[in-house]
Amino acid sequence: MKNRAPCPLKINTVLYYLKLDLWFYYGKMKKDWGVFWRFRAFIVFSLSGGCKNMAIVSVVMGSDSDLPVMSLCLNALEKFQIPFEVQISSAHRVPEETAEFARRAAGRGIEVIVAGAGGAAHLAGVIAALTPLPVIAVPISSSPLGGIDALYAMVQMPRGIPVATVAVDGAYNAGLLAAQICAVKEPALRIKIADYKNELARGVREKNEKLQKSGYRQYLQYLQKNRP
Ligand code: RP5
Repeated sequence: MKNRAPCPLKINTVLYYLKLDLWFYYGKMKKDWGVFWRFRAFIVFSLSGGCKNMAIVSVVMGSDSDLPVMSLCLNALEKFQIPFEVQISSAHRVPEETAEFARRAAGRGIEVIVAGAGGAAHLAGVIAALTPLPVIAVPISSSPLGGIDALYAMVQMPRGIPVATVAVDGAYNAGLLAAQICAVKEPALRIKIADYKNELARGVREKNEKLQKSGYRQYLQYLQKNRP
């Protein structure tokens, strides 16, 4: 993983401006060379890593009360060194800002959006309606219904507007899924994710070996002693 988002400054745009400034400065004005060289420096900066560490995953949540759960998503993204941004927005309380965020996300270089909300959770669905980017939904167990309301709201999307809904409070998996989506075009990140899954498998085999050796009673005692 280069740990770097694709620059939103598209090559066609750059070429267009280069043509324009050549025409403008060489052909017509021949005036302000300071502006000319500053413009050139901006282009070089943009093309040579000016966009380094720009977020490629945007994590949004309906309220700050969702942060303890959603921080698990951020942990997963950090584990794989995925540049991310994190925001609070609400489909109900700030609908205009939420719509604006969704419309602009792709143009800012975001590749995946993770949206967590509880209760009548419309955040992920509204964002998905307004962006071509993949949206992962995290139902949060913040309401008296324990997250089943958010789960249904997020998973039962109408045809044409999909969101990928993880388990109730499954924010870590949402982060992993976002990483896996980013890995489609990043072979180095794919290797890291494969290593992580091998590590999980190794852990299960070790536990099973221990269980076979010690028997279930001793293993149970070990678990009770080492319970976090
Ligand atoms: C939802 O309502 C949020 O996503 C949160 O899970 C829940 C409660 O929000 P607060 O009242 O804590 O702001 O919109």
